[in-house]
Amino acid sequence: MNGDCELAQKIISASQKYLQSNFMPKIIDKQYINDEYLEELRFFRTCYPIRLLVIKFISIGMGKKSVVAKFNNMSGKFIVFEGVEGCGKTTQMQLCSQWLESLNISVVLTREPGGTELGKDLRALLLEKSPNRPIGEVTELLLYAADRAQHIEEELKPNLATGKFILCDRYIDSTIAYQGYGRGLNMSIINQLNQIATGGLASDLTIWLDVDVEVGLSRKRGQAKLDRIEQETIAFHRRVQQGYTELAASNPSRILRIDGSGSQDFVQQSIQEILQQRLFS
Ligand code: ATM
Repeated sequence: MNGDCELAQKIISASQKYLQSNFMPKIIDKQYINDEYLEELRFFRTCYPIRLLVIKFISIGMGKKSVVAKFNNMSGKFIVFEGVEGCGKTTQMQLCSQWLESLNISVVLTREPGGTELGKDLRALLLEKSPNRPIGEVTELLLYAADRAQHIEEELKPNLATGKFILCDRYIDSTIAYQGYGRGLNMSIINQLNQIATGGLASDLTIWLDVDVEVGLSRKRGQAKLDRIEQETIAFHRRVQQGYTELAASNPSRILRIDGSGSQDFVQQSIQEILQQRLFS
């Protein structure tokens, strides 16, 4: 680990200690912020938004602007969140965005389908179930590809070019999992379409929030009305899950599995640790 990472780790530990023991006066008083003191602090994992504010505060307060500056100088990153229904992507993306923004990183939250104005119309077509308007399987595949092509040109490429961090709810692996494994469409056609739609743009990192299909669906059923794909059979959703399992196994450096069944804070902490290891070190 290089110096900045060690320092960041120490700062995290220090802020964790603060949250547990309300040590604000000590932390404000710089004389207490020395390596020995920081090394001793090994507590942890609650109230992460406050903790992150404290991280920033201490970083600047110590005159160690390099930690924040390091994040600021990074080029754009494309991070995708994947998983079956009810895996917690939306919540975790929001929390992750707050965390990154607390580090002075500009974040764009977006999704597929529906990340552009055209995409919102496509999303409605794809997800609103109407008995008078059936959607064929190949048509469905093409609509997802159309949404993606527009999303990349209008949203992803321009934001990456200006150094933003993009957190995207679903991308090409959803098509492989849902249309490939779920519907059983031809994988080679799916791969070709993904290539056409993306022009080869791949995520820097894809986080797969892995939850049991039944658990995820029961979370969804407790919420609003189910959409057209959520209403698919349990067997369909199990095939989708199998798709994610196989994708993660065959792309270990791009797709990282996180157990999504833990508490919100624990899952978020795991995401932050992975991002720190993979993108900031
Ligand atoms: P969200 O509900 O996670 O926003 O996703 C929209 C739906 O679109 C989701 N299923 N449901 N409900 C998965 C589905 N989907 C595909 O089937 N193929 C794709 O390529 C994408 C991006 C999403």
